[in-house]
Amino acid sequence: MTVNVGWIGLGLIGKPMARRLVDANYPVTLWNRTASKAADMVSAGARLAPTAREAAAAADVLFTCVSDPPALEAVLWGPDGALAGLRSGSILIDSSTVSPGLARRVAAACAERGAEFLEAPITGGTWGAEKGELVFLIGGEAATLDRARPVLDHLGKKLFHLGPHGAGQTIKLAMNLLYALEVQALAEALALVNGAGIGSEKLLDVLASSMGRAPVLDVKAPMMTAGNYAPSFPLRLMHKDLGLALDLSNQLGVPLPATAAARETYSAVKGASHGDVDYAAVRSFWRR
Ligand code: NA7
Repeated sequence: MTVNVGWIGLGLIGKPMARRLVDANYPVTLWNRTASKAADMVSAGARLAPTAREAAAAADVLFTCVSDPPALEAVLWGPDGALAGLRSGSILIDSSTVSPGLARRVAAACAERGAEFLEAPITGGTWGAEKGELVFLIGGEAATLDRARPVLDHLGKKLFHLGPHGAGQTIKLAMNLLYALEVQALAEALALVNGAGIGSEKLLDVLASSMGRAPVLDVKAPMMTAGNYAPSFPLRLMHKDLGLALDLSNQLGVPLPATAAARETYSAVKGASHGDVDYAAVRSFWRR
């Protein structure tokens, strides 16, 4: 049976994900706020819908992958938003990183329309999106995941079913705060070493043979030493995720002192940055 896919959000991650489904010959109907970003996808065989509502109306499985909670609210509940077009029996899969509370609100709105919902934030970056090697952190019903699995298998190498709605976003926020702190910790360690007149490569050589080594640092350390911050995962999105983690910590009464401090560093770099930079640019806090 043909599965009609709807896709909303052609950002750094969303676009290569949608492209994989077009290339796998799924009928894909797209909508993006900036329609011009869909031109190459249309050339590759996708159909461009005039509104999010119409993209949803064409879909058995509708994906959303947008920047942040206000963007998700706009594409779902805004004028000609997707929820108004969502078909009974269809599945909405949201791969944006948003709050667990918003994920639960979207689940309730889908249920009112007789549709099912999975939150499915991702890790793996643009590279993982292009290769179909993303890791999905899923919250929702197991039966919905079973229905969606054939499509998700084109996009990811691993699907973690983590619990009910909210669980996937909670784990995603916990993971991203860990990445943000690791990358900031490396930036601080490099600042100390450089401040003592020692080259960065000395610390990185030792790190490579130590327990301090981490895959995220293997990726970000070369960016930091070269000062090349072309965004793979933009700092503005990491800053958003640290804010979401702190909001959740306030709701739960769980203190996150290191995260709160790191958010100040990320805020300072975000404020001083020109254009979109990767979160490895947190290093520039010590280089101004
Ligand atoms: P990007 O590159 O920031 O892409 C953002 C997408 O979200 C892009 O399609 C935007 O449309 C869309 N967007 C942003 N704000 C809005 C509003 N207000 N209304 C409608 N559409 C909007 O993000 P990534 O693809 O790297 O990441 C997506 C998610 O995965 C994000 O939550 C990450 O944290 C993880 P535009 O093209 O700008 O018109």
